[in-house]
Amino acid sequence: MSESSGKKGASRRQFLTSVAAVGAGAVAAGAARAAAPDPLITEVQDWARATGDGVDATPYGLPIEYEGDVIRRNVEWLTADTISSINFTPIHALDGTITPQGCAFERHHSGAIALKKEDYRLMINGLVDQPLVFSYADLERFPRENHVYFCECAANSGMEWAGAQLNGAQFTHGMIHNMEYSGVSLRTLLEEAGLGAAGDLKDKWVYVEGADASSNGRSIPMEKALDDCLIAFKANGEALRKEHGYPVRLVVPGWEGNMWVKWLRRIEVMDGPVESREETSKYTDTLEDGTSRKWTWVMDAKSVVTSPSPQAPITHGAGPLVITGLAWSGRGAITGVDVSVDGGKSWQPARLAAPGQDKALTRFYLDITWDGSEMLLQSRARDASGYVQPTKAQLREVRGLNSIYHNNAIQTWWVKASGEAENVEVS
Ligand SMILES: Nc1nc2c(c(=O)[nH]1)N[C@H]1C(S)=C(S)[C@@H](COP(=O)(O)O)O[C@H]1N2
Ligand SMILES: [Mo]
Repeated sequence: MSESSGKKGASRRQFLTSVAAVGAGAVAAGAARAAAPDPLITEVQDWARATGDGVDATPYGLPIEYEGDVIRRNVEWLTADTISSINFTPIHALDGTITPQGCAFERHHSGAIALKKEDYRLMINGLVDQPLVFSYADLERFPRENHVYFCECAANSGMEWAGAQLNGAQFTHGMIHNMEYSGVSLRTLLEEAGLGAAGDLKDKWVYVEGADASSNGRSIPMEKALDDCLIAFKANGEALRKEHGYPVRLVVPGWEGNMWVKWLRRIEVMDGPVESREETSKYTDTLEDGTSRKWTWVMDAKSVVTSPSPQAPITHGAGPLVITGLAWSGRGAITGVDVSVDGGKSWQPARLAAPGQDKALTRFYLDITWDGSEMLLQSRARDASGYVQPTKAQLREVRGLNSIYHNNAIQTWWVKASGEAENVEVS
């Protein structure tokens, strides 16, 4: 046996011993369970007495009913109605990195529209050699790409600027989803229309808008449009859901969710930005002196512990504890995540489950032996550009208290001895 596998054996034995110790510690329940036979083991159960459902019982499956609380949720007081509104991904209950479409957050300015593939048209006009209109079937004939990217609304964590407010990772950090997109690169379609007429591309922009009543128009610099933007028609292998822009949405990797135009209907090549509502009165960051920063497109590095967290308390008492969470950056891959159990006084490096995910969610784990005492849990992400996620105090020094968008500060959960957790602020 090699030295390293020998060590492994020792730590495995340690783990089992500690589990046994915890079992003995949980006096009454543990003892009762040991004394009486467990009917779940000794008796034939209902599910083994008869046959189960046939293969076609659910032609398109939903999660089993016992997982019925793992759903998107909104915060009623945030918006006047659910038409121009937002809900949140249940990130506290998910693992891995891919967000199932069925529980991926939705943000609509004028509701989710039903648009058939047959009725779908995508126009490219403006400073192009040949204005073009594509049907859905046309789009499917261009070379396709697959990429996993996160989409984060710039307002994610926006309610936390002035202090800890919403009690759960779903609500503080759930305006995010991470999917595998299949589609055609925006560059391919722009080149199909021809960019000769645009002349020098350096100062050119594309204006993108959706087919819904809000149209949600945004200006994108040509450099980004030609870099990694995708005209996507599949997510996680299947058609986009209605609420995510069926049949076609724009994917703008690493940049704020508002630019990911759903039900994409038009792309205009222009010699300047439009300065639309969505990029002037909204999606700018108001600073302490009342002036606003615009063109804050990139989503800076950010992370959050998803479990334990207020909606995912520790229920097993002291002993082995898996601390886990998500980290992401619009500037590239996450290179490291540190976790603190003492409110940022000391940090330990977490394990990245699959490092190197560019502009996509990265899952991190820190496996500890919890002594049962309270913790101030934090996570701090670092990205490939060297940028380190700031504390709330550091962010407020630069941004003041008037902002809504682009809050990427370190989050703190106060985990009590009972295992319950609460949203708090330590800096
Ligand atoms: N056409 C259109 N595109 C849109 C929106 C919209 O209301 N209409 N909302 C935007 C905003 S603000 C965000 S954060 C993302 C949300 O995408 P999702 O609903 O798939 O989560 O879509 C963006 N694209
Ligand atoms: Mo958004």
